[in-house]
Amino acid sequence: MSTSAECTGPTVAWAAARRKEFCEAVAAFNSTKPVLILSHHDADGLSSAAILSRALERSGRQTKVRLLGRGENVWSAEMASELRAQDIGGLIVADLGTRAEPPLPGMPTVLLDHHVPSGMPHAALLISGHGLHPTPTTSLLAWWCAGAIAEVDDLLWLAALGIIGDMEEASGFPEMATARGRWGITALRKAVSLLNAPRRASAGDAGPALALLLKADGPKAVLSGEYPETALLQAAKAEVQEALAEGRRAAPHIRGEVALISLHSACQIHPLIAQQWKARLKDKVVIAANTGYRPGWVHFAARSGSGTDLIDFLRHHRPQGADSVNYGNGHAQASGGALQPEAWNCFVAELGFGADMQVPA
Ligand SMILES: [Mn+2]
Repeated sequence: MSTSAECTGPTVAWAAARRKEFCEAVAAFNSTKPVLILSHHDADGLSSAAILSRALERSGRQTKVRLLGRGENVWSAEMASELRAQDIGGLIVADLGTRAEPPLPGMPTVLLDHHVPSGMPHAALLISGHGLHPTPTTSLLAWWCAGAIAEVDDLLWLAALGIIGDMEEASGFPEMATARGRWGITALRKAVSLLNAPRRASAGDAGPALALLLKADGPKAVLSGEYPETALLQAAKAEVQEALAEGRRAAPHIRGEVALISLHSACQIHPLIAQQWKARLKDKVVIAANTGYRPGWVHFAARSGSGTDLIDFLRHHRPQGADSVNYGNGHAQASGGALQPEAWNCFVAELGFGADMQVPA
């Protein structure tokens, strides 16, 4: 296959224009200092970070990757002070959402994302897949862009991991078909499952998953055990499987169009449980809430099989005390958030649930 990114129809011209913008933006970074890549800790974010880091290093740049984990947000005060302390030449923010304000004012910044934007940046380059159909994942955007600065043909499997992880596998991207043919769908899917395990486990450290993606030459190398990180990922997966088995026993409580499932686990099982119930409760907004994930917070995942726009739904039911950073972001059919107990109790009371769904303040 050719070295250029493959796409079809109007996407060809769109991707070519984004590649050019990306190339120009990176050229404006201070090349004497490392590029900092901030990325989400799921399979799409991890693979995006690996593609960007490996391509930038091939082009002669130094890079650093900072994964954002549980309860962390690019636009928080904590992250602002962490970013100010960095000696970097440019910033790339991948798969972490889109807002108007720059995370580090004055720093040349590129945002790669495919979530519903909550603002449009003026001072940063935004490369967003939102609004395209099918919607490219951040990993695919990263691979398209990375092709402008280095040879990345051998890294296409990383883009496929993000496509599978964000459930765009059947969306018809020709890159997915190419990756399936070259690396095998079973190995790719198994790698995604393993890479998503550490961020879901109680320790929540996706560092070993990233380390693997920065050095492996394909999904088989991720799975084989030739690198020590694979055993850590397998242990994380076993812990999550056990927590999931427990979580699957929780019955949904239903009020009107909402099905609520209460969980108490240190593992990030709420999105998986919500996803599972979505398939069974097709006419409901499914909300899986987890009081054990982070002390002092109720984390919840919302999924809808009925076509309800969850961003609208959550905006409409926004309780007092919900902040825009932690509540109601993501995708129309996959959203969620985190609320402190008082705000959570208002939220579920307003949805019609009784005292049994309240949590101690
Ligand atoms: Mn993503």
